[in-house]
Amino acid sequence: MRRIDHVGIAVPDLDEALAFYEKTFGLVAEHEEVNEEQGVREAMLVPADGDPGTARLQLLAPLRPDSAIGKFLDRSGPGIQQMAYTVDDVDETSAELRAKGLRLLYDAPRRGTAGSRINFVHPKDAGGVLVELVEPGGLDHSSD
Ligand code: CMX
Repeated sequence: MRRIDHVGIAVPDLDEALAFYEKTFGLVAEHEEVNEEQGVREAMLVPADGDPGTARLQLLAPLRPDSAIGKFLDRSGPGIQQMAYTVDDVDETSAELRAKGLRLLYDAPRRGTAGSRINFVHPKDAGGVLVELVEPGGLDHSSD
């Protein structure tokens, strides 16, 4: 693991949440996108005057009720949904964790934020925390 990449928070309405985080904590969106496969509209937030390599806050709003975020909101309400770590090679880290007996959700990495490659550790195998592994993609600027 390189560092904490981001903490993901499930929200019912992305625009309302963006306004709340900017007004309340001075966090601003450096990136927004829709990921159809994951069923989310999402934004990555940073402190307006924060350190360049700071961990991000990710806001995740559901595109559909039967998406991972839709189900999470239904069951738990808004709140922290995942903890994500930056890794150099998501295939390698996934293999290492599988060898330690943890369940990875995908057989092969899928597309995450900003062209990243991602996989997840099942929350039941990680102390009740959904862990995302993020291998940054070409569109990522978090280490600039
Ligand atoms: N954090 C902690 N625990 C969680 C959880 C979460 N985010 N989501 C579910 N759980 C718990 C459930 O409460 C349930 O616990 P109990 O059995 O004690 O009730 C247990 O995990 C298993 O639940 P499940 O019914 O088997 O599975 P779900 O249908 O709730 O799906 C999960 C859970 C993790 C497999 C699903 O959310 C998933 O596939 N997540 C990965 C994809 C994702 O989160 N995409 C959105 C973000 C996209 C991005 O980051 O780019």
